[in-house]
Amino acid sequence: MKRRSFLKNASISTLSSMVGAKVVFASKIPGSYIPLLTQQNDPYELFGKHGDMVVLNDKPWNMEARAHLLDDEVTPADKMFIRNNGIVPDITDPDNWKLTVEGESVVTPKSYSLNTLKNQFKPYTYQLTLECGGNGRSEFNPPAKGNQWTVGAVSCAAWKGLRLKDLLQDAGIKPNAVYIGYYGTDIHLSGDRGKNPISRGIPLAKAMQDETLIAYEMNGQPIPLVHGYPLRLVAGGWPASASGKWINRLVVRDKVHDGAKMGGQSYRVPCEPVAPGAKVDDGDMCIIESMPVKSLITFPKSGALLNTDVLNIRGHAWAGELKVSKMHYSIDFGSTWHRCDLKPPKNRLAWQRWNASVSFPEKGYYEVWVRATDENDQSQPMVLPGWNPKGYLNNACHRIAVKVI
Ligand SMILES: Nc1nc2c(c(=O)[nH]1)N[C@H]1C(S)=C(S)[C@@H](COP(=O)(O)O)O[C@H]1N2
Ligand SMILES: [Mo]
Repeated sequence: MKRRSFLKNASISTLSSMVGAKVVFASKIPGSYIPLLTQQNDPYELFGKHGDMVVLNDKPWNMEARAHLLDDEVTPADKMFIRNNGIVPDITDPDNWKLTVEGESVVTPKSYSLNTLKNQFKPYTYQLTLECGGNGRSEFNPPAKGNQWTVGAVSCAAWKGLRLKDLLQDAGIKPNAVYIGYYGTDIHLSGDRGKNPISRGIPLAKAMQDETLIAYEMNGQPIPLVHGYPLRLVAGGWPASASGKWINRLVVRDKVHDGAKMGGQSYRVPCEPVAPGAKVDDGDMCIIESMPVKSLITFPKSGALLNTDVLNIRGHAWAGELKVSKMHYSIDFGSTWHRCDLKPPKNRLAWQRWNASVSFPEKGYYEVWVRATDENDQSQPMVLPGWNPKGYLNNACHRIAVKVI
């Protein structure tokens, strides 16, 4: 709702029904004033999120799941983390939404209506893991600024749309094309319409993968507003910042895209390991591409009291572009590890279900740690991996506490 026009758009009777009572001095409301009760500042209601989700920031809105909320095979909308760099846009006229493909490496710039994208290109549906590059940031020391994500900035929903490669083929790209950049309609926190909160992208090779989608549906529904309605780029297995929400423009570039948050310290890590707290020059930072191997215990919830000495545990594991090949758990603080049962992914770039039956030798306090290994034999570290200035890529083993009583 635009501030200027609150009472132009909402009549006094609409206002009364919004606040659920007669607004006694409605005629005295100044033109620029938004009545408090209509500001809808409850993020749970505003975005339809589960009550156990955690708000990390309200300007912009950022919310994360907790591990036990991510137990579903396919992440439902109400348990999906929210990461915004700017202000969620108002989408008032989706029927006239256009996606323009332009840039120096496109043959002829071309605009597509939503209708054309939905009806003139073959649709594909894939379950795709999207993890924020900063997931796990809260554990780094010295600490890194930014949302203090714990473990819940990851999701694996089913996305439906056309393949980016089909769109690029239709638009026609020049042989010198190397990168695709996105622009969305969200608003910079300063309110300056000339600035983009974020404009990142992916190299051409990632853009040409079968699973890289221009999505218009999530879990069989139009994409929820906060997750990118009506159109979103989805590049599974890469930091989710590559998956632009509310996109209305793609640029085909002859060099690495240089939009907002592509350079400097954003979504980049030191190309070579550095000591914790080190100052790293921008020139020594590399763009994060495929995300590292990682896993979560989604059942039971940490802190569970068990009146049984055998417990079935389960969760998900993922490894960016790679498959997870092995999954282990430990109940003795990482001294010995035991195999878990691991399922194949629903499709490439989807997380994988794992489960195990754990026997506890006696009553008492335990921690269950889990460790995934990818097909290149890289395992999760038991403790924090390489420190980096912005606290990206923490893929340390997930741990839960349980008591057998
Ligand atoms: N237009 C736009 N796209 C965006 C963002 C944003 O702020 N604006 N945030 C990015 C980041 S950093 C992440 S982690 C994911 C979060 O997606 P989600 O909110 O749907 O979970 O969206 C990405 N795409
Ligand atoms: Mo992110």
